[in-house]
Amino acid sequence: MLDIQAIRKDFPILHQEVNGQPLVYLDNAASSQKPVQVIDAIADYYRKDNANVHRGVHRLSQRATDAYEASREKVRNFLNAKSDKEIVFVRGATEAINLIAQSFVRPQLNAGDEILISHMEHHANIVPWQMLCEQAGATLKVIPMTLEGELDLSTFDELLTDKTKILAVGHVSNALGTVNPIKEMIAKAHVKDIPVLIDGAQAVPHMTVDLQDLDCDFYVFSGHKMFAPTGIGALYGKQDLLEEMPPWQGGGDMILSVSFEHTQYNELPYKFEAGTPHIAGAIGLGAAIDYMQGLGISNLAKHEHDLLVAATAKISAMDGVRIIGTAKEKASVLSFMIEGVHPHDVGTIFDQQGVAIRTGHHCAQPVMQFFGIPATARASFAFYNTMEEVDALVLGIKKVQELFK
Ligand code: C6P
Repeated sequence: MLDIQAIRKDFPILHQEVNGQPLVYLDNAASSQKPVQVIDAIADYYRKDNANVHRGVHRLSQRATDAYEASREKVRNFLNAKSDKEIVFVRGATEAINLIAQSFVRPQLNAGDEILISHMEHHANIVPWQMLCEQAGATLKVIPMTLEGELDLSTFDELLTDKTKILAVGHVSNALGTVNPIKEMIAKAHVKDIPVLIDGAQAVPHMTVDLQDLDCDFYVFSGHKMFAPTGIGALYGKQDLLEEMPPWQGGGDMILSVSFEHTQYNELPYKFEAGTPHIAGAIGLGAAIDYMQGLGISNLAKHEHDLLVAATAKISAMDGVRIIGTAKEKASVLSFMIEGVHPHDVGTIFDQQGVAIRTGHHCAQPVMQFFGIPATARASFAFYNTMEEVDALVLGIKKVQELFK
């Protein structure tokens, strides 16, 4: 059992009032809050060790390099990847997907080829593929979804064709909370030798991810949604695939030797880390992993599941509220509509009560188009949320309904 009140003490930002009310932070899918352990790790680095990595023989540079590389090992362990060489630090999920689009898929994409995504992807897992298809004359294919917000896999086998160059699909939908059956999807794609990228941005904060078990070819995530700083994330890629790929960006640190005639690229993973990286961010990410593992990821998942189940039961029982996304397997996210009220008004009234939720299309406009709605209000839970905060969510909805009666 987690001691949530003790855990909350680690998150200084949670202890404030907003509009005269105690802050209830339910916008964790957009960005999560950071524990003192992460904040201190970053501050300590800047106070004691700040220097560039992989460059200096001096002590500070060695310490910075050791801390940066120790974080890479933490990410490897966190995802159960085979080797540190398979972990590339990037700015976040968006950058990682663009890297794979340009460096892995683009060189092998021809006119008439296909890229397969799903209807519930975040724009970060749509637009880079669309751009690529335009560049190469390829076609973007889309796995449909059901009214519950689950992937409709009845035509999945036919959508995987000998022209499919990659399957790119979200582990957990940010707009609906659906946990997709990615292990089965990966296995099916692999039967046809189709590589698979999984967008894990909304999964890693909420569940154990075992990449050797999943066997996907690429997995991407952002640190800021898992209690680490913004501007840092990771790309996992199977070593043999990364070895074959050309670098995405050129510059310092990604080379072994440079002359005007020829450049020899660095080994993995540095080949993909051109320029000075976000060293403090990587160290913060390592601290966030330590923090989550210290509490036990299955414990965090269980508590969040309890919050989601309780919130879903209470909100389902209310008149005039519709939950968008009722998949059997969900994590963290509860999207809803209040009859007769635009979600933006819902968000504003919630804010007046100190409750932070996100309203809008959540960078998943095709999901909104599917449901014929402009936007939703979205509450998203982290392990530091409480049952009292679920009640604040319910009260917020009642308040909106009263005001708009
Ligand atoms: N979703 C949300 O409020 P970046 O911006 O690179 O850190 O993450 C992009 C991204 C990719 N995939 C999924 C499934 C996501 O949810 C996100 C970010 C935030 O839902 C901000 S739009």
